[in-house]
Amino acid sequence: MEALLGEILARDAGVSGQVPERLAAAMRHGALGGGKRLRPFLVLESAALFGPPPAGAAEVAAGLECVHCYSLIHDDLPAMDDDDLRRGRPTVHKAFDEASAILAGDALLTLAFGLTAGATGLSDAARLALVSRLAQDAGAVGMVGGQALDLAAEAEDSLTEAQIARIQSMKTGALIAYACEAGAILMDAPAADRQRLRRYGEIIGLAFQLADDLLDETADAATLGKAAGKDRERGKKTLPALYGQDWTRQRLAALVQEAETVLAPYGEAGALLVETARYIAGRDR
Ligand code: GRG
Repeated sequence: MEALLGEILARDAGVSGQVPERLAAAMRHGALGGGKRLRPFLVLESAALFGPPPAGAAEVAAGLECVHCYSLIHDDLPAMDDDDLRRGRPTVHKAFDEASAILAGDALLTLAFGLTAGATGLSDAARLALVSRLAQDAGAVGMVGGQALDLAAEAEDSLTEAQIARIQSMKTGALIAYACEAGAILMDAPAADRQRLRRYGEIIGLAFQLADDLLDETADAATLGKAAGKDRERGKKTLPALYGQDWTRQRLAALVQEAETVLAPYGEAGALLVETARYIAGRDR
C-alpha cells in the first residue's frame, strides 16, 4: 500500500508538474511515511472473501486511505485537536503551515473520489455504489458529522453512553464500516454479504475506538507516535473514562466474539478478518 500510495502521489501530485510543489510535498508528508494502513487492508481482505480481487481494488483501498489521511491532517489543526506530532513526525501544519495543511487535506479527499470512480476492472454499478457509499460515510452523516458532534461535546459536562457511541460510530466507525463493505461492493457480492461485512466493520470500528481510548490512558507518546493522555487532560468523554479500564477490556473481548459470529458463514476464509478483530482489540500502538 505504501508503494501504491507513493506511485499515486507521484502521478497525481507531483511529476505531472501541474500540482504546486509545496502542495504536493504537504500531501506526501500527510499520506506517506507511517500509518498502519488498516483501512486499505480491510478493503482488500473483505474483497478476497469472494475471490481474487481485480487490480482496481487497490485503487479503491488507496482512495479510502487518502480520506483517512486527510481527516488526520485536518484533525491535527489548531482549530481542532491542535497536535504537533503524528506518526512520530511533525504534523503537516507544523512541517509546512496551516493553509498548506488545509489544502493538502482537501486535495487528498478529492483525489480519493477520483481514484474510486476510476478504479479499473470493477463493474460500473460497483464504482457508482462505492462513490455514493464513501460520500455518505466520509461526510456529514458519517465522519465529518461525528467530528462536529465530538467538538460540540467538549462544552458538555457529561455524555451518556448512547451519545458517546453515536459520536464514535460516526467519527471513527463509518470509515471502518465502509472499508469492509467496500470489499463486498467491489466484488459485486450479494446485498446480504454487503450487510454482513458492514456489520463486521461496525463491530471492529467500535473495538478500534475503545482500544484507542484505552491506549490514550495507558501508553506513552513514544509508543503511540502522538501525544498521549490528551483525552483525560481535556476532560474528553470516552467509555474507558466513564466505566474504567476493566469494563473496557471485557467489552473488547465481547466485540471480538461478536465479530467471529458475524464472519462464521465464511468459515476458514474469514480467519484473517477474525484475527484482525483480535489485533484491533489488543493493539498496543
Ligand atoms: C477532521 C473531518 C475530520 C475528521 C477527523 C479520524 C478523525 C476524524 C479524527 C482522528 C482523531 C482520532 C485520534 C480518532 C481516534 C481513532 C483514529 C481515527 C485514530 C487514527 O487512526 P489509525 O490509528 O492511524 O488507523 P494510522 O496513523 O495508523 O493511519
